[in-house]
Amino acid sequence: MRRVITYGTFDLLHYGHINLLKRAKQQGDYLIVALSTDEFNWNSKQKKSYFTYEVRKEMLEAIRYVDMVIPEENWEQKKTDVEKYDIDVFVMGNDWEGKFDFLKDQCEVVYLPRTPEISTTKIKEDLNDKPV
Ligand code: C2G
Repeated sequence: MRRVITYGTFDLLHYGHINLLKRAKQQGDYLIVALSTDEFNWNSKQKKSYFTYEVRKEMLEAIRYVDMVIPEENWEQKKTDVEKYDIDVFVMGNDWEGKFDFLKDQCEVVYLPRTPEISTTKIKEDLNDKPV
């Protein structure tokens, strides 16, 4: 069984995220999503997610491509995660191109093209601009 892992905040879940998860799953047979905790988002990514970790986890677990959701609590856990979960393929969107090549001695590293035109930031901006 080829085991795949990917990481992210997945807040205000949108079709760009789903498209990434779908293609990540196509890289193997079992997809683990390491979901950024609220603390990690705030302390290390300067992001305040709209939905809590628990809600974001529940939404991801409802997606057919996702087999397991684990917490992402820090930047450093990837090497141990790949080991601990016996990962064959590490997948990220290509906005992270090259950033995780240090994992190549442990597993395949795949950067997938981002889905253009959609982002949580864009959703928030568009909603703010919309006339009520
Ligand atoms: N993504 C995408 N297309 C978009 C938006 C996002 O393919 N239009 C991908 C990103 O490239 C990423 C995943 O969806 O692979 C999750 O995106 P975010 O939740 O924004 O993740 P990020 O904040 O980049 O956190 O340790 C890694 C970090 O946790 C990644």
